[in-house]
Amino acid sequence: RDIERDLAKALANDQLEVWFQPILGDGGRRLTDLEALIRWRHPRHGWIPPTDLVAVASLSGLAELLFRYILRDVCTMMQMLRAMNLGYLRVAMNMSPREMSQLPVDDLIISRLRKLGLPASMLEIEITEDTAKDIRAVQSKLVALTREGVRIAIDDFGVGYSSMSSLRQLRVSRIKIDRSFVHGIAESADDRKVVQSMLNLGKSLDIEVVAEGVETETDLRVLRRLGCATMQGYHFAKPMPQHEALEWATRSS
Ligand code: G
Ligand code: G
Ligand code: MN
Ligand code: NA
Repeated sequence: RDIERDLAKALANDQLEVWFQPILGDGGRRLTDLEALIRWRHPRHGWIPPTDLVAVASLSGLAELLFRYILRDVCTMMQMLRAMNLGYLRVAMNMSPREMSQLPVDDLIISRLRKLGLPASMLEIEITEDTAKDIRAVQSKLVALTREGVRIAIDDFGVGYSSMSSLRQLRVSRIKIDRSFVHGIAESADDRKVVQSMLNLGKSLDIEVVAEGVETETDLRVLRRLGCATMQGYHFAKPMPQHEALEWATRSS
């Protein structure tokens, strides 16, 4: 279909962009990571939601091409950060369950990092609970990646299903609380309890917990009071094109 052909063209002509959103530690006071987020502005349909983009790519046999494209930009960002003495920052990359199960993501990532001489510990991959649910299908890839030193985060935590044992088995570095829980944190005692229990879970399993979707000063204050150290959201910064994200990182480091 049209959109598939346009995506193939956009990939070939470098028309997709990878943007980056800051993640902050120390109760939102210190930049620690930049999350890579794909952006495609279609000439007629406008901005295409990343999940649609990833779905179109896999339907049209472009999944690996798209993955390589994003990985290339992620690695370029890591190189630039290192060149600017910001090599202690990490870059996070999202991965759909389908990409995880269908593509040789472990080989693609490990060979690229080695070729460029980039430290694996500078990269974090964000998988969803759905991926973690059926770990047998992807376990060998995740083991290969963690053995190399790549970190794993569970994204959108709390909206899907993943077992406690998968969190341990996968040696997850982080869980990212889905923003639907963070959104109501000021008004809803229930949401606060859910967030608190995820923070407790993280503490007992020694897994860092990230609150996503921090949009207001109030969200920030409540999260700090609950003991949440790591945060991300529009309150700090929206996703930005690469050069803006680099400027942001320089200013705040
Ligand atoms: O960036 P935005 O809020 O529009 O992202 C919407 C969804 O698309 C999120 O769930 C995000 O994880 C996903 N997404 C964004 N960029 C990528 C990417 O590069 N690869 C994959 N697989 N998913 C992405
Ligand atoms: O599923 P995932 O967590 O990867 O989704 C990331 C997306 O969430 C980003 O692409 C970004 O557009 C969006 N996002 C990031 N921070 C906020 C926020 O504070 N509020 C809202 N509504 N969306 C956010
Ligand atoms: Mn994410
Ligand atoms: Na998320």
